[in-house]
Amino acid sequence: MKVLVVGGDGFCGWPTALHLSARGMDVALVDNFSRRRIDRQIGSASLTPIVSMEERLATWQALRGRALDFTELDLAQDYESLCTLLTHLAPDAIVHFAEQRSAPYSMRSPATKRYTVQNNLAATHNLLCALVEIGLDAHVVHLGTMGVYGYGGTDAPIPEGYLPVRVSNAQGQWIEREILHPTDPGSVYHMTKAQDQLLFAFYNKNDGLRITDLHQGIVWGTQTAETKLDERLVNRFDYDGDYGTVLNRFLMQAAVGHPLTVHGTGGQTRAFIHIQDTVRCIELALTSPPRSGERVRIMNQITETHRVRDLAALVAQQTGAAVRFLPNPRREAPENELRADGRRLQELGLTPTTLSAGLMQEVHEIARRHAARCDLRKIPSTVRWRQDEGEAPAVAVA
Ligand code: NAD
Ligand code: USQ
Repeated sequence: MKVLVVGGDGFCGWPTALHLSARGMDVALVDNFSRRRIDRQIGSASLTPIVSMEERLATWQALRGRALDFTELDLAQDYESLCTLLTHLAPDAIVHFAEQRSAPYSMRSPATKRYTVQNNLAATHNLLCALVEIGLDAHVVHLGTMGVYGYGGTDAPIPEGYLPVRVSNAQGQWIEREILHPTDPGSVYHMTKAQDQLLFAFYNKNDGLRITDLHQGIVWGTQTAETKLDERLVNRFDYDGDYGTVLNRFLMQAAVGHPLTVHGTGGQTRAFIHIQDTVRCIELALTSPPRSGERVRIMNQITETHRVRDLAALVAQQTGAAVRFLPNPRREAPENELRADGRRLQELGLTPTTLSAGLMQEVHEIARRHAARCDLRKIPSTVRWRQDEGEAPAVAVA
């Protein structure tokens, strides 16, 4: 199978490209390096030292004898080049990771809100529009987010994308229907993912595009079987207040002797998945594509749910780190339940990797090895969700 991975330089995209190549697929990558540029803009960097794309590709070729084709291209801006590339490559499938994915970054300023909307919606729309224009029947696998459903706090289970409802017609008869689950995004970033769903529904209905939308939970961990093979293949590890996600941040904070930064009461419940399972899920989605004419296939890419304060307690217990409860910079429910269905990927063959002391220790060890690269000033999450609430108070550094 020939697969194009767009956003292939990122945290999920790079290990996915390697995993698919290791499975014998013919893999090409696209990226515009915006994530590396944003690092420079916000004065941060991956905790693990990531090498240039040229060196990444050369290392993989030397180790495994498999070439990965790479094109630098902005999906949101370079529409003509995208059409040319797709015509030339004619991939069987496209894995779409190429969006601005940080909720705090998307809420930083009017400029970052506008950038996130313009980038994410134009990237997704350009891809769909290009497939129709050149007449390519490639299966699109998109990385969506559990955040499209919102964290409303009810304990009604979240289905995989579609909600069965009953509506009454003019004669007062009840009719069974299935609709896209209502969206309730909690940031401008999550809002773009909710909008993506409509783009997919439209292009699927109108043009028959075959699309899988994977509503993924928070990814944790950093290494996969392939990125471990050589230091130059290492995956990125975000720890800063904008891009670092909660469990990786806690493990890294423990490694550098910083108190764990729990927002509010830590009663937020979220879904999680390890990066090794992310790459496996993409493979499973690719190898069982929707049939021609099938509606958009939506699967929840999650393996477990946890409350933030429970994760902090677990990391503290394993590492001896202190836990600090901070005013929550975000506007989100302080406490919520989360029950979500994630059976479809397991039915396709996923064996979930759940939180284990060993795996958490591995992330903690990586963070300890690279602790000297950590800029403690970048740890606090300072972006406030509302402008009238001003800057969040700085977190005292231990
Ligand atoms: P990332 O920022 O590390 O990777 C995204 C990559 O896409 C970057 O390399 C960036 O340079 C590239 N990119 C962005 N806009 C582009 C454009 N217009 N043209 C070309 N390339 C572009 O993010 P990630 O953590 O790898 O996330 C990948 C996808 O998975 C995102 O869409 C995100 O919403 C989704 N997701 C991530 C997580 C998580 O916890 N990391 C969880 C759920 C869903
Ligand atoms: N949190 C803390 N302390 C921290 C960091 C975060 O308590 O130091 C809390 C946040 O307030 C939030 C929760 O932990 O309640 C999750 O925050 P996060 O930064 O780990 O994750 P989030 O902003 O939701 O975004 C991440 C990815 C995004 C993806 C999403 C999946 O960056 O791309 O879509 O996870 S989900 O959360 O399921 O929507």
